[in-house]
Amino acid sequence: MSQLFKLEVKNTSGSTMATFENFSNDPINFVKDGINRNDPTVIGVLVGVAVVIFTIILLAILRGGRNTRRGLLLVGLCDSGKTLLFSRLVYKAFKNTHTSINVNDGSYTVPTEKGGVLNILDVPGHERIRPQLVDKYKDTARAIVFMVDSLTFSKELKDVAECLYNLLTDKVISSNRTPIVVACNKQDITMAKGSKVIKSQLEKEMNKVRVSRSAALQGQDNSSNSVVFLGKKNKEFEFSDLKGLKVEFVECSCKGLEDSDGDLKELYEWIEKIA
Ligand SMILES: Nc1nc2c(ncn2[C@@H]2O[C@H](COP(=O)(O)OP(=O)(O)O)[C@@H](O)[C@H]2O)c(=O)[nH]1
Ligand SMILES: [Mg+2]
Repeated sequence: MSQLFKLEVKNTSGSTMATFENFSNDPINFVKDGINRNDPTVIGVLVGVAVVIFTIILLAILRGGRNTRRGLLLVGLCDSGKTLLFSRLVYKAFKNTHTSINVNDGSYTVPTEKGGVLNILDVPGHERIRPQLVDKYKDTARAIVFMVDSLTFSKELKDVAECLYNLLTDKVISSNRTPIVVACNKQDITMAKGSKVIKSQLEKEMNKVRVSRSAALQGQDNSSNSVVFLGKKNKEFEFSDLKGLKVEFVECSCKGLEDSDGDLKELYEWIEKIA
């Protein structure tokens, strides 16, 4: 019966090189012997095992990198509601006495088992300081909340699109595959634009930004290699075309009518997902 399961591998001269029986009797000596004899089967299996172990270690390191990133960056133009969201998350309050010159830094405990603590970083929206501050914190970001004032959106469309474009084409953000949510804030106000409209208008505007940036780059040597191309070439820009980066849209209000609680449900759900 055991003969049935006997695995024999013969080399070109026909001699038996490895048998399953030998292996099961004394695996260590079997392997040593195989190495001494330069047995291709034994060496092949050893290389295979080494590759599997190496891959597992590499995956563990990559995942570990993501797990050590605990920052949740709040980015967006001035007055979009970043600091109010910061207060809601960190202090569960509406106090908005924080500076808009430095980054406000506080903790938020995600109320799920695997959630843990996120480091909330409210990055001031002023054009002159925002890029350096994003550069400083982007590598610690587990995710980014991109705040949009849905009431003034149409008027600020160009600036909003450029700000988001800069985030999406950033080398560190795209290689870390940092998840981004566009939070369409101030939904408590009747005239506010909904997330579907905001998404489609942003896609059109980002397309224009992409054309003008590409044209500007063509005049410079070597620079095109250092910039991530957004979306698919020869096709109008769409968020769904982004490689690796996941951009989602939610609607929210950091406060409601007469300073009531507002509605952060969709945003909280997204935070629980990325935490
Ligand atoms: N109605 C309404 N007002 C909001 C909302 N979120 C923020 N605001 C107000 O918008 C203004 C700017 O908010 P702030 O948090 O300072 O914006 P930041 O400049 O992005 O930090 C403040 O007067 C807030 O009270 C919201 O969801 N609804
Ligand atoms: Mg602020």
